Amino acid sequence: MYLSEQTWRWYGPNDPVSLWDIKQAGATGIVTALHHIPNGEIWTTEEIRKRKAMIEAVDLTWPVVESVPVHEHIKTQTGDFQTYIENYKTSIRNLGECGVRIVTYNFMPVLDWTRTDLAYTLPDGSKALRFEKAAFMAFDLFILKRPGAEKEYTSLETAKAKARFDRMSEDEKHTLTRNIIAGLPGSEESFTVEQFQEALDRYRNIDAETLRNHLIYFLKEICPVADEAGVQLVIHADDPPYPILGLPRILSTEDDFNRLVAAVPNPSNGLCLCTGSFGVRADNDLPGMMERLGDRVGFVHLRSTKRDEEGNFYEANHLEGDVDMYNVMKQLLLLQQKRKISIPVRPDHGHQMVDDLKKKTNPGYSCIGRLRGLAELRGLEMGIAKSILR
Ligand code: DNO
Repeated sequence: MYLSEQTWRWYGPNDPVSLWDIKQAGATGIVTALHHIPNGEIWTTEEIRKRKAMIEAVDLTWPVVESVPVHEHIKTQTGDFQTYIENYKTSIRNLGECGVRIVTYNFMPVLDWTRTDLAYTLPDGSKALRFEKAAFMAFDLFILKRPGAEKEYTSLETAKAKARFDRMSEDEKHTLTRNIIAGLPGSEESFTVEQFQEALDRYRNIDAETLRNHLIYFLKEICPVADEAGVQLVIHADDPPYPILGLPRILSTEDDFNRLVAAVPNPSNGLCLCTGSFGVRADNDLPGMMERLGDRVGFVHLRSTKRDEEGNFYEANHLEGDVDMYNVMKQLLLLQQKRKISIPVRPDHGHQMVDDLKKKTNPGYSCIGRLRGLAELRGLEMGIAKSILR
Protein backbone atom coordinates (compact mmCIF):
# COMPACT_ATOMS: atom_id res chain seq x y z
CA MET A 1 0.00 0.00 0.00
CA TYR A 2 1.33 3.42 -0.91
CA LEU A 3 0.79 6.10 1.72
CA SER A 4 1.92 9.69 1.36
CA GLU A 5 5.37 10.78 2.43
CA GLN A 6 4.79 13.03 5.44
CA THR A 7 6.84 16.17 5.23
CA TRP A 8 7.18 19.46 7.11
CA ARG A 9 8.35 22.88 6.00
CA TRP A 10 11.47 24.06 7.77
CA TYR A 11 12.93 27.54 7.27
CA GLY A 12 16.46 26.40 8.01
CA PRO A 13 18.74 26.86 11.00
CA ASN A 14 16.96 30.06 12.12
CA ASP A 15 13.55 28.45 12.26
CA PRO A 16 12.28 28.40 15.88
CA VAL A 17 10.98 24.90 15.09
CA SER A 18 13.93 22.51 15.15
CA LEU A 19 14.59 19.39 13.13
CA TRP A 20 14.10 17.41 16.33
CA ASP A 21 10.70 19.01 16.87
CA ILE A 22 9.78 17.95 13.35
CA LYS A 23 10.96 14.41 13.96
CA GLN A 24 8.85 14.27 17.10
CA ALA A 25 5.84 15.49 15.12
CA GLY A 26 6.25 12.33 13.04
CA ALA A 27 7.28 13.77 9.70
CA THR A 28 10.04 11.98 7.84
CA GLY A 29 10.82 14.47 5.08
CA ILE A 30 11.93 18.08 5.20
CA VAL A 31 10.74 20.76 2.82
CA THR A 32 13.16 23.64 2.85
CA ALA A 33 15.04 26.23 0.80
CA LEU A 34 18.39 27.98 0.96
CA HIS A 35 16.85 31.26 2.05
CA HIS A 36 20.25 32.83 2.65
CA ILE A 37 21.06 32.73 -1.08
CA PRO A 38 19.81 35.92 -2.72
CA ASN A 39 16.99 35.51 -5.21
CA GLY A 40 18.44 34.78 -8.66
CA GLU A 41 21.83 33.43 -7.57
CA ILE A 42 23.03 29.89 -8.14
CA TRP A 43 22.53 27.24 -5.48
CA THR A 44 25.89 25.51 -5.46
CA THR A 45 26.27 21.81 -4.76
CA GLU A 46 28.37 22.76 -1.76
CA GLU A 47 25.55 24.77 -0.16
CA ILE A 48 22.98 22.13 -1.05
CA ARG A 49 25.11 19.37 0.47
CA LYS A 50 25.63 21.38 3.66
CA ARG A 51 21.88 21.70 4.13
CA LYS A 52 21.33 18.07 3.24
CA ALA A 53 23.88 16.94 5.81
CA MET A 54 22.11 18.93 8.56
CA ILE A 55 18.85 17.20 7.71
CA GLU A 56 20.34 13.73 7.43
CA ALA A 57 22.19 14.15 10.72
CA VAL A 58 18.80 13.73 12.42
CA ASP A 59 17.85 10.91 10.13
CA LEU A 60 15.37 12.90 8.09
CA THR A 61 15.35 13.26 4.30
CA TRP A 62 15.12 16.27 1.99
CA PRO A 63 12.73 15.34 -0.83
CA VAL A 64 11.34 18.79 -1.70
CA VAL A 65 12.63 22.33 -2.15
CA GLU A 66 10.16 25.10 -1.42
CA SER A 67 11.05 27.28 -3.25
CA VAL A 68 13.73 28.11 -5.75
CA PRO A 69 12.36 31.63 -6.28
CA VAL A 70 11.78 32.92 -9.78
CA HIS A 71 13.36 36.34 -10.16
CA GLU A 72 11.00 39.22 -11.01
CA HIS A 73 13.02 39.89 -14.17
CA ILE A 74 12.07 36.42 -15.44
CA LYS A 75 8.39 37.16 -14.82
CA THR A 76 8.55 40.54 -16.55
CA GLN A 77 11.20 39.46 -19.13
CA THR A 78 13.27 42.52 -18.50
CA GLY A 79 16.93 43.27 -17.84
CA ASP A 80 19.21 40.29 -17.46
CA PHE A 81 16.40 37.74 -17.23
CA GLN A 82 18.20 35.30 -19.49
CA THR A 83 21.09 35.17 -17.02
CA TYR A 84 18.63 34.42 -14.22
CA ILE A 85 17.17 31.61 -16.31
CA GLU A 86 20.64 30.16 -16.84
CA ASN A 87 21.29 30.41 -13.08
CA TYR A 88 18.01 28.64 -12.42
CA LYS A 89 19.04 25.80 -14.73
CA THR A 90 22.32 25.44 -12.88
CA SER A 91 20.52 25.33 -9.53
CA ILE A 92 18.18 22.62 -10.85
CA ARG A 93 21.11 20.57 -12.16
CA ASN A 94 22.89 20.94 -8.83
CA LEU A 95 19.82 19.89 -6.86
CA GLY A 96 19.40 16.85 -9.08
CA GLU A 97 23.04 15.93 -8.62
CA CYS A 98 22.55 16.08 -4.83
CA GLY A 99 19.43 13.91 -5.00
CA VAL A 100 16.81 16.58 -4.23
CA ARG A 101 14.14 15.77 -6.77
CA ILE A 102 11.16 18.09 -6.37
CA VAL A 103 11.34 21.85 -6.71
CA THR A 104 8.40 24.11 -5.82
CA TYR A 105 8.08 27.56 -7.34
CA ASN A 106 5.42 30.12 -8.09
CA PHE A 107 4.85 32.71 -10.78
CA MET A 108 2.91 35.29 -8.77
CA PRO A 109 3.85 38.85 -9.71
CA VAL A 110 5.52 40.95 -6.97
CA LEU A 111 4.03 39.21 -3.94
CA ASP A 112 4.02 35.59 -2.91
CA TRP A 113 1.04 34.76 -0.67
CA THR A 114 -1.03 37.59 0.77
CA ARG A 115 -3.02 37.99 3.99
CA THR A 116 -4.33 41.03 5.85
CA ASP A 117 -4.44 39.59 9.38
CA LEU A 118 -1.86 37.22 10.85
CA ALA A 119 -3.50 36.87 14.24
CA TYR A 120 -7.22 36.45 13.70
CA THR A 121 -8.55 35.11 16.97
CA LEU A 122 -10.90 32.16 16.66
CA PRO A 123 -13.58 31.34 19.24
CA ASP A 124 -11.27 28.77 20.91
CA GLY A 125 -8.54 31.39 21.46
CA SER A 126 -6.15 30.11 18.79
CA LYS A 127 -4.98 32.46 16.07
CA ALA A 128 -5.35 32.04 12.33
CA LEU A 129 -4.32 33.84 9.16
CA ARG A 130 -7.05 35.76 7.40
CA PHE A 131 -7.71 37.69 4.21
CA GLU A 132 -10.23 40.44 4.81
CA LYS A 133 -11.40 42.03 1.60
CA ALA A 134 -12.40 45.44 3.00
CA ALA A 135 -9.06 45.81 4.78
CA PHE A 136 -7.21 44.82 1.63
CA MET A 137 -9.14 47.34 -0.46
CA ALA A 138 -8.55 50.00 2.22
CA PHE A 139 -4.82 49.36 1.88
CA ASP A 140 -5.00 49.57 -1.89
CA LEU A 141 -7.18 52.71 -2.09
CA PHE A 142 -6.18 54.76 0.95
CA ILE A 143 -2.72 53.66 2.07
CA LEU A 144 -0.98 52.68 -1.15
CA LYS A 145 -3.26 54.98 -3.18
CA ARG A 146 -2.55 52.93 -6.28
CA PRO A 147 -3.30 54.94 -9.42
CA GLY A 148 -6.39 53.55 -11.15
CA ALA A 149 -7.39 51.31 -8.23
CA GLU A 150 -10.74 53.06 -7.79
CA LYS A 151 -11.79 51.88 -11.27
CA GLU A 152 -11.42 48.25 -10.21
CA TYR A 153 -13.91 48.39 -7.34
CA THR A 154 -17.66 48.97 -7.27
CA SER A 155 -18.92 52.02 -5.40
CA LEU A 156 -20.28 49.76 -2.69
CA GLU A 157 -16.85 48.14 -2.25
CA THR A 158 -15.17 51.51 -2.13
CA ALA A 159 -17.61 52.71 0.52
CA LYS A 160 -16.94 49.59 2.61
CA ALA A 161 -13.20 50.08 2.25
CA LYS A 162 -13.51 53.74 3.27
CA ALA A 163 -15.56 52.86 6.35
CA ARG A 164 -13.02 50.17 7.26
CA PHE A 165 -10.12 52.58 6.77
CA ASP A 166 -11.77 55.28 8.90
CA ARG A 167 -12.12 52.80 11.76
CA MET A 168 -8.43 51.82 11.69
CA SER A 169 -5.97 53.12 14.27
CA GLU A 170 -2.52 54.20 13.09
CA ASP A 171 -1.18 50.98 14.55
CA GLU A 172 -3.63 48.90 12.58
CA LYS A 173 -2.73 50.71 9.36
CA HIS A 174 0.90 50.05 10.02
CA THR A 175 0.37 46.36 10.77
CA LEU A 176 -1.87 45.91 7.73
CA THR A 177 0.74 47.50 5.49
CA ARG A 178 3.50 45.38 6.94
CA ASN A 179 1.45 42.18 6.59
CA ILE A 180 0.91 42.86 2.91
CA ILE A 181 4.26 44.20 1.72
CA ALA A 182 6.93 43.18 4.20
CA GLY A 183 6.92 39.55 3.06
CA LEU A 184 5.30 36.57 4.77
CA PRO A 185 7.47 33.56 5.65
CA GLY A 186 9.10 32.11 2.57
CA SER A 187 8.61 35.09 0.28
CA GLU A 188 11.90 36.39 -0.91
CA GLU A 189 10.84 40.00 -1.42
CA SER A 190 10.13 42.80 1.03
CA PHE A 191 9.24 46.40 0.17
CA THR A 192 8.58 49.90 1.44
CA VAL A 193 5.34 51.45 0.18
CA GLU A 194 7.25 53.40 -2.50
CA GLN A 195 9.23 50.38 -3.67
CA PHE A 196 6.04 48.40 -3.71
CA GLN A 197 4.31 50.81 -6.08
CA GLU A 198 7.40 50.73 -8.32
CA ALA A 199 7.28 46.93 -8.38
CA LEU A 200 3.58 47.06 -9.35
CA ASP A 201 4.35 49.61 -12.08
CA ARG A 202 6.64 47.11 -13.79
CA TYR A 203 3.50 45.12 -14.66
CA ARG A 204 1.70 48.06 -16.23
CA ASN A 205 2.01 46.54 -19.71
CA ILE A 206 1.86 42.90 -18.69
CA ASP A 207 -1.56 41.31 -18.88
CA ALA A 208 -2.40 37.72 -18.00
CA GLU A 209 -1.71 36.48 -21.53
CA THR A 210 1.75 38.05 -21.56
CA LEU A 211 2.59 36.74 -18.11
CA ARG A 212 1.44 33.27 -19.16
CA ASN A 213 3.71 33.47 -22.20
CA HIS A 214 6.61 34.43 -19.94
CA LEU A 215 5.90 31.42 -17.75
CA ILE A 216 5.70 29.15 -20.79
CA TYR A 217 8.97 30.57 -22.07
CA PHE A 218 10.56 29.91 -18.67
CA LEU A 219 9.26 26.33 -18.60
CA LYS A 220 10.42 25.63 -22.15
CA GLU A 221 13.89 26.66 -21.06
CA ILE A 222 13.96 24.91 -17.67
CA CYS A 223 11.96 21.70 -18.20
CA PRO A 224 14.40 19.97 -20.59
CA VAL A 225 17.15 20.55 -18.02
CA ALA A 226 14.93 19.32 -15.20
CA ASP A 227 13.93 16.22 -17.20
CA GLU A 228 17.56 15.38 -17.67
CA ALA A 229 18.46 16.12 -14.04
CA GLY A 230 15.62 13.90 -12.77
CA VAL A 231 13.95 16.84 -11.04
CA GLN A 232 10.27 17.69 -11.13
CA LEU A 233 9.21 21.33 -11.04
CA VAL A 234 5.93 21.88 -9.22
CA ILE A 235 4.14 25.17 -9.55
CA HIS A 236 2.21 26.56 -6.60
CA ALA A 237 -1.21 28.16 -7.08
CA ASP A 238 -1.86 31.88 -6.77
CA ASP A 239 -2.76 32.76 -3.21
CA PRO A 240 -5.41 34.17 -3.15
CA PRO A 241 -6.45 32.63 -6.47
CA TYR A 242 -7.72 35.76 -8.24
CA PRO A 243 -6.21 39.05 -9.42
CA ILE A 244 -5.19 41.53 -6.75
CA LEU A 245 -3.78 45.06 -7.00
CA GLY A 246 -4.40 45.08 -10.75
CA LEU A 247 -1.78 42.34 -11.22
CA PRO A 248 -2.26 39.47 -13.67
CA ARG A 249 -2.82 35.97 -12.24
CA ILE A 250 -2.27 32.79 -14.22
CA LEU A 251 -2.42 29.83 -11.88
CA SER A 252 -5.73 30.00 -10.09
CA THR A 253 -7.73 27.16 -11.66
CA GLU A 254 -7.48 23.66 -13.13
CA ASP A 255 -7.76 25.14 -16.61
CA ASP A 256 -4.77 27.42 -15.93
CA PHE A 257 -2.62 24.40 -15.16
CA ASN A 258 -3.94 22.44 -18.15
CA ARG A 259 -2.86 25.29 -20.41
CA LEU A 260 0.68 25.02 -19.09
CA VAL A 261 0.83 21.31 -19.71
CA ALA A 262 -0.57 21.71 -23.22
CA ALA A 263 2.18 24.23 -23.99
CA VAL A 264 5.01 22.37 -22.24
CA PRO A 265 4.26 18.64 -22.01
CA ASN A 266 7.66 17.68 -20.57
CA PRO A 267 7.31 15.21 -17.66
CA SER A 268 9.06 17.63 -15.28
CA ASN A 269 6.26 20.19 -15.67
CA GLY A 270 4.31 19.43 -12.50
CA LEU A 271 1.91 20.80 -9.92
CA CYS A 272 2.05 21.45 -6.20
CA LEU A 273 -1.60 20.89 -5.41
CA CYS A 274 -2.26 23.36 -2.60
CA THR A 275 -5.79 22.73 -1.37
CA GLY A 276 -5.68 25.91 0.72
CA SER A 277 -4.90 28.24 -2.18
CA PHE A 278 -7.08 26.62 -4.84
CA GLY A 279 -9.78 25.99 -2.21
CA VAL A 280 -10.53 29.68 -1.75
CA ARG A 281 -12.47 29.47 -5.03
CA ALA A 282 -15.73 27.55 -4.81
CA ASP A 283 -15.38 26.65 -8.52
CA ASN A 284 -12.20 24.63 -7.94
CA ASP A 285 -13.21 20.98 -7.49
CA LEU A 286 -10.29 19.76 -5.37
CA PRO A 287 -10.90 15.98 -5.27
CA GLY A 288 -11.57 16.12 -9.02
CA MET A 289 -8.35 18.08 -9.58
CA MET A 290 -6.42 15.48 -7.60
CA GLU A 291 -7.90 12.78 -9.82
CA ARG A 292 -7.62 14.53 -13.18
CA LEU A 293 -4.27 16.29 -12.72
CA GLY A 294 -2.88 13.42 -10.67
CA ASP A 295 -0.19 12.34 -13.12
CA ARG A 296 1.41 15.77 -12.73
CA VAL A 297 1.00 16.16 -8.96
CA GLY A 298 4.45 15.98 -7.38
CA PHE A 299 3.73 17.60 -4.03
CA VAL A 300 0.63 18.35 -1.98
CA HIS A 301 -0.14 21.11 0.54
CA LEU A 302 -3.07 20.14 2.74
CA ARG A 303 -4.91 23.04 4.31
CA SER A 304 -8.47 24.33 4.44
CA THR A 305 -9.97 27.80 4.32
CA LYS A 306 -13.41 29.09 5.26
CA ARG A 307 -14.97 31.66 2.96
CA ASP A 308 -17.86 34.01 3.56
CA GLU A 309 -20.20 35.78 1.16
CA GLU A 310 -18.16 39.02 1.35
CA GLY A 311 -15.08 37.36 -0.17
CA ASN A 312 -13.15 37.12 3.11
CA PHE A 313 -11.54 33.88 4.16
CA TYR A 314 -9.63 32.55 7.14
CA GLU A 315 -7.58 29.43 7.58
CA ALA A 316 -9.67 26.79 9.32
CA ASN A 317 -8.53 23.64 11.12
CA HIS A 318 -7.24 21.12 8.60
CA LEU A 319 -10.34 18.92 8.65
CA GLU A 320 -12.83 21.81 8.81
CA GLY A 321 -13.60 24.75 6.52
CA ASP A 322 -14.63 24.52 2.88
CA VAL A 323 -12.16 21.90 1.66
CA ASP A 324 -13.60 18.40 1.36
CA MET A 325 -10.52 16.88 2.96
CA TYR A 326 -11.95 13.38 3.15
CA ASN A 327 -12.43 13.16 -0.60
CA VAL A 328 -9.15 14.95 -1.34
CA MET A 329 -7.35 12.38 0.79
CA LYS A 330 -9.24 9.51 -0.76
CA GLN A 331 -8.29 10.65 -4.27
CA LEU A 332 -4.70 11.15 -3.15
CA LEU A 333 -4.59 7.60 -1.83
CA LEU A 334 -6.10 6.18 -5.02
CA LEU A 335 -3.64 8.21 -7.08
CA GLN A 336 -0.69 6.85 -5.15
CA GLN A 337 -1.89 3.27 -5.66
CA LYS A 338 -2.35 3.94 -9.36
CA ARG A 339 1.09 5.51 -9.76
CA LYS A 340 2.71 3.13 -7.28
CA ILE A 341 4.54 5.93 -5.50
CA SER A 342 4.38 7.88 -2.26
CA ILE A 343 3.76 11.57 -2.89
CA PRO A 344 5.23 14.12 -0.45
CA VAL A 345 2.51 15.92 1.47
CA ARG A 346 2.78 18.56 4.14
CA PRO A 347 0.32 20.01 6.62
CA ASP A 348 0.23 23.56 5.37
CA HIS A 349 -0.03 26.37 7.89
CA GLY A 350 -1.54 25.82 11.31
CA HIS A 351 -3.07 27.87 14.05
CA GLN A 352 -0.95 29.56 16.66
CA MET A 353 -2.18 27.71 19.70
CA VAL A 354 -1.33 26.30 23.15
CA ASP A 355 2.22 27.25 24.22
CA ASP A 356 2.99 28.76 20.83
CA LEU A 357 0.69 31.68 21.76
CA LYS A 358 3.43 32.80 24.14
CA LYS A 359 6.20 32.52 21.57
CA LYS A 360 7.38 34.43 18.56
CA THR A 361 6.54 32.14 15.68
CA ASN A 362 6.55 32.35 11.89
CA PRO A 363 2.97 33.23 10.88
CA GLY A 364 1.24 30.04 9.76
CA TYR A 365 4.34 28.01 10.56
CA SER A 366 4.27 27.60 14.33
CA CYS A 367 4.85 24.07 15.58
CA ILE A 368 1.82 22.99 17.55
CA GLY A 369 -0.89 23.98 15.04
CA ARG A 370 0.87 22.10 12.28
CA LEU A 371 1.46 19.18 14.61
CA ARG A 372 -2.30 19.05 15.16
CA GLY A 373 -2.81 19.28 11.39
CA LEU A 374 -0.35 16.52 10.61
CA ALA A 375 -1.82 14.25 13.29
CA GLU A 376 -5.35 14.74 11.98
CA LEU A 377 -4.34 14.25 8.37
CA ARG A 378 -2.30 11.19 9.15
CA GLY A 379 -5.23 9.67 11.02
CA LEU A 380 -7.57 10.46 8.16
CA GLU A 381 -5.21 8.85 5.67
CA MET A 382 -4.76 5.73 7.75
CA GLY A 383 -8.51 5.41 8.28
CA ILE A 384 -9.32 5.67 4.60
CA ALA A 385 -6.45 3.43 3.59
CA LYS A 386 -7.45 0.63 5.95
CA SER A 387 -11.09 0.79 5.03
CA ILE A 388 -10.86 1.03 1.24
CA LEU A 389 -7.53 -0.49 0.29
CA ARG A 390 -6.09 -3.88 0.92
C1 DNO B 1 2.81 29.86 1.80
C2 DNO B 1 3.41 29.01 0.78
C3 DNO B 1 3.91 29.79 -0.43
C4 DNO B 1 4.67 28.85 -1.34
C5 DNO B 1 5.21 29.50 -2.59
C6 DNO B 1 5.78 28.47 -3.52
O1 DNO B 1 2.62 29.43 2.89
O2 DNO B 1 2.56 28.01 0.42
O3 DNO B 1 4.73 30.80 0.01
O4 DNO B 1 5.76 28.35 -0.66
O5 DNO B 1 4.23 30.22 -3.25
O6 DNO B 1 6.69 29.06 -4.38
